[in-house]
Order: sequence, then C-alpha cells, then structure tokens
Amino acid sequence: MRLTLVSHSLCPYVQRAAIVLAEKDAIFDRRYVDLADKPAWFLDVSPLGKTPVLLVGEQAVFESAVICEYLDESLLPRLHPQDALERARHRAWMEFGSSVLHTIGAFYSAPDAPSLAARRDELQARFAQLENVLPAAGPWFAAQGFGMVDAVFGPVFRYFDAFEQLGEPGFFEATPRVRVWRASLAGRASVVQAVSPEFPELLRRFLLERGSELSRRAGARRRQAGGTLESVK
Ligand SMILES: N[C@@H](CCC(=O)N[C@@H](CS)C(=O)NCC(=O)O)C(=O)O
Repeated sequence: MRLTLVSHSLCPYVQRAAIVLAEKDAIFDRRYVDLADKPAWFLDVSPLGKTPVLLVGEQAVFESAVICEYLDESLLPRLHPQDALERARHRAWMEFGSSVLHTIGAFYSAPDAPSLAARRDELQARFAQLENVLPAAGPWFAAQGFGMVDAVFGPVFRYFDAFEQLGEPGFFEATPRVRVWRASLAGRASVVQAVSPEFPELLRRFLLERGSELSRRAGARRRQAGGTLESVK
C-alpha cells in the first residue's frame, strides 16, 4: 500500500508520525500543504482541516495519535509495549505530550511578560512531572527501548533548541533525566530526519514574526547584539 504523509513543514504532530514511519523503515512520500490556504483536496481528506493525514492507498487516516497506532498495528517493529496496562500508560504519556505542545504554543504566543513567565513555569512543572517517571539510566522513556512516547517528545524538545537560540534558556536545569532524554532524542536518526534542513530557520522566523512577547524580546536581543531585525530574519 502506498503511504503518503500529508504534512506542514513546522507541525510537531506531523513529525511524530514521520518518526514512527522512519522507526519502522517504511517507505513513504510527503505532500506539503499551506495551512493558511488549505486546498480543496486537503479538506476532502482532513475533516478538521489539520495536518497530519496519512494516505494509505485511497484511504485517509487523520489525527496523529490514530496514525501512530495504525502504523504500530500494521508495521514492525512494535513501538508500544506488549502488556496492555503498560501500553495504556504509554498512551497516557503520549496525551501528556500533546498537552505540553499546547503549553509550548501558549508560551511562544504569550502576549506579555507575566503570561510568558507563567507559561515558562507551567512547562517547567510539566518537565518535573516527567522527571519522576523517567528511568535513571536513560536513554528513552522506557527501559525496553525507543517507543511511541519517544516519538511524541522528539518534536516537543526540538522547540527548545529554537527558544535557546532566541535567548530563552534554562527550562531543564532542575530535571537531569529529562536533559538526558532530550539529548538522546536529538541524536536519533528518525527524529533528526523528521524535519527538513530548513526547519530551524523556518521555526525561528515563525517565532520572530509571531508578534508575541517572545518575538519582541528576541528581536530586542538581536538589535542589542548589533544586528537589525531584518538581518536576523
Ligand atoms: N490533534 C491533532 C492536532 C493536529 C494539529 O493541531 N495540526 C495543526 C498544525 S501543527 C493544524 O493543522 N492546524 C491547522 C488548523 O487548525 O487550521 C493531531 O494530533 O493530529
């Protein structure tokens, strides 16, 4: 069956599906859409108008968690644990990962300094929760090896590379296990290859042009460092 991952270049939910496909050595095409101008063919296969969609031959599967579950049921190696209760626990932490993505969106869109600080605190509290469930020895979410929760958090941690470059470090100072996990994911081939080489620059521009507190701070830092806002774009 021909597999096509309908994608947007910055979408973290697309990345998790791409990571699962890569972990299974699946051959697939990508088809990119402009979410600011959704084409009719895309709305036909995506009832909520969102990426990702996985086209499996003529059939369309939408919602990233559903796509990942479908891939895990149909392609080896299995990324989910065998035990049903353990599998349920992993699904719950995948959902936790989606919630962290929402908070990341609220962080980079925060309109003012107090809400930016509040979202930072919220993210750090989420990472403290993760710290309590990660294995001491790393490198992945579970001792049995790379799994679905890892596929979800690869794209989560990638945002912090951009935040650090824009002058917002310090999210992981109190969470050493999360730091190890983040570094392991950053080196995993499937995670690296889930985005294009242009991704860091595209994300940086997106964040700078957001009109948010983060955009203003990052722009001001760049200007102080001697560049103009134009030169950092
Ligand atoms: N729950 C969805 C979320 C997907 C999602 O939010 N995709 C965003 C891009 S990252 C999107 O397509 N947004 C377009 C829109 O909402 O109009 C999933 O897990 O697949």
